[in-house]
Amino acid sequence: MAITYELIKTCKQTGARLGKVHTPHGTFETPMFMPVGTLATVKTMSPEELEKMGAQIILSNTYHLWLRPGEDIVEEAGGLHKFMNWNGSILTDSGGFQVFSLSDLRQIEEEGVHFRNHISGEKLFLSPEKAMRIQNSLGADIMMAFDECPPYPAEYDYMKKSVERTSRWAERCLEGHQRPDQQGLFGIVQGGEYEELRRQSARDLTSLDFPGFAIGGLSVGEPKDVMNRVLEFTTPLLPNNKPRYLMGVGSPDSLIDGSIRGIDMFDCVLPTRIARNGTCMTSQGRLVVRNAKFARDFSPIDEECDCHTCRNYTRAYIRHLVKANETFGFRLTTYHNLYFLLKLMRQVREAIREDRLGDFREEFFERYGFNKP
Ligand code: PRF
Ligand code: ZN
Repeated sequence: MAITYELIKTCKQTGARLGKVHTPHGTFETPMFMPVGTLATVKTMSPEELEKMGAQIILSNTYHLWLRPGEDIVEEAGGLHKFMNWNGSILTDSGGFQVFSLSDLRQIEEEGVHFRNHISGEKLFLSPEKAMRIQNSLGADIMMAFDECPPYPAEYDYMKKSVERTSRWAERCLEGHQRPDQQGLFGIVQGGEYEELRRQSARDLTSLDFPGFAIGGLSVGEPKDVMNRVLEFTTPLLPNNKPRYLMGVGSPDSLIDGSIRGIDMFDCVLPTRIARNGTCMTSQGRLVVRNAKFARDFSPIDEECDCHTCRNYTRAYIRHLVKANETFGFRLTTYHNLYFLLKLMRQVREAIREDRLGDFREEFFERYGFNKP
């Protein structure tokens, strides 16, 4: 087994899990946030910087690397770790979600999905077998099953057909996976907001031999309380001795609320994407550093942050760089935002260890401004 999960303890106040996931490229602590490096780079950050800020696992994308440079080139380089010079753990998403969110003219069949390349317009086809071949060539520690992520809201009848197809695709993924000793394959539970379908999906997937499970189909436009409710009835359906990954979720409040509901892993483009348009996450909420009121503000982005950006640079300077479209400005905001979320997860783990994640949540929400009307 390429991937194993070690449960250290559960928080007495909330039920959140403190654990470790062991991979062929080392161990990462959970709950953990995974920075997104879609094209084999976490935009603007070097692997040395990622390591320095405390990243232990990053995510990359099958769909994008298949289109460019092509998985054959990554394989020839010796795999994704060697290609990009990142020695920590890597997870690749299967391409399922990206096909549904990025491509034009998609047509879903039992065999797979026909669609057009979002860059060139070229006709392409992706199937469970093909997603596995590509991910085997990329060589990430954790690969994801090829699933369908229906939009929100979706009709019950459509969702049921989709869940059943995703289960059949999951079996085909397991059969197509060529390197189970070197790479772990996670199944993805779908079913939208429907409890019965989440149950069916979880039952189908947990009957198969996956070393971990993801919850997909959330953070697709549904209200936060819908996501929390779905998590409340879905995580208990997953085995205790395997990691649980909530896909595409990365706002600070959702990382805490997901951890409280038994999630171990998260990923999202949010911190890196908003950084590139000059928005920073801070202990007092979001700060739009482009704002005119920071022109002469010589304090750091976040007084309480001890990251490289906050220890060395001011709001006024970063505002100037970002407004002038200077790359260095985006590097500084990206570093800070990722550091902020990785530190938040360290604090979450510490709070679980001390059975006080509920108290931590209250304090954090109060300061971040979530409790304000
Ligand atoms: N499936 C896959 N990747 C994903 C999702 C999903 O449902 C989501 C949903 N938020 C993000 N990324 N394969
Ligand atoms: Zn900082």
